[in-house]
Amino acid sequence: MSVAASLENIRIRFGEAETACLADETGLQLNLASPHLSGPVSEVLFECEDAQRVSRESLHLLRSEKCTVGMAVLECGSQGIEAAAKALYDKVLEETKGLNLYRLWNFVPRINDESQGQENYRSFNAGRWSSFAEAHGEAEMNRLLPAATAVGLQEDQDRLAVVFLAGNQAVQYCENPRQTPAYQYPVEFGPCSPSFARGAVIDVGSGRVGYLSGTSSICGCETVGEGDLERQFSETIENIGEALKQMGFDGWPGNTANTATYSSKFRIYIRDAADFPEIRKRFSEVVGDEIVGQTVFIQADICRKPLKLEIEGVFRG
Ligand code: 3EB
Repeated sequence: MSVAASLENIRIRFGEAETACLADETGLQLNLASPHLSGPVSEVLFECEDAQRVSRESLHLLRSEKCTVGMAVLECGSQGIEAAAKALYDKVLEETKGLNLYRLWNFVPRINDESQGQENYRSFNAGRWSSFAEAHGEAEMNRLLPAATAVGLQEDQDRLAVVFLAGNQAVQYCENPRQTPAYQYPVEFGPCSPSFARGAVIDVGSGRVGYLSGTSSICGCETVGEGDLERQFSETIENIGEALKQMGFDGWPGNTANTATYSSKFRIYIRDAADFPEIRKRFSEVVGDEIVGQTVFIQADICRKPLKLEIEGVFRG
């Protein structure tokens, strides 16, 4: 008699009253206090067969032979965001030692506000950077950085939320020739550069999964189209087209010259909810109605103040 393998998953749910981790018999869920604008409210990020659920203080994990995925929500309190990020990443890197980090999502409290004389995003970057540097050494860390997104969280209480995916599958990290690698941004964008790759492609045996990092209107290292939504949108689309090429997923999915032989799922973060109708309309012109209907639109602050939107995606082929 065969026993059905249990399948657990890790999910993210937007538009909740409060940011918090939840665990049940089906897996782990991160509730986020980020306003949901359109598309599925809840999204499965990863599925694990025969996983064990492990909780260590703020960290909640699903662990199997093949993967370690998890999440944490940390109240920053008086320790501040840099220390909170360092502590959280130290735990994540400890738990995923010997595995490849595929993808991270970071939700940073009041990301563009200043605390203790520094923008919260810069403080977050400093903590994240120190953790990677300590774990891998400054010389090695850049080639081990995962795909990532970092956007803001707006709550009464400062909470830093992180979700991570790691495992033993081979991974290829990708950069975008249109953009300076974020880990090489000059010091004017912050004393510690943002530690992430533009994309990560995982070999999953049956095919490939591509994780596109949060992508915005940045060329080289400069913000493009300040105050100009149309320009920012088209620059972001250009960046994604090039990143997809680098990741080996050729051609924009769903458009008229559709050459895509892979599936796509997008999430779009919008700073000002009033821009949602325009962004949705333009995005549907790029990917078509079907993909746009499955796209998750979230209202969130983006890591540079002038940026109006950021787009990420997952591709399977
Ligand atoms: C950028 O390209 C835009 O700090 O983890 C995108 C994706 C951005 C991830 C991060 C930041 C991050 O620099 C911002």
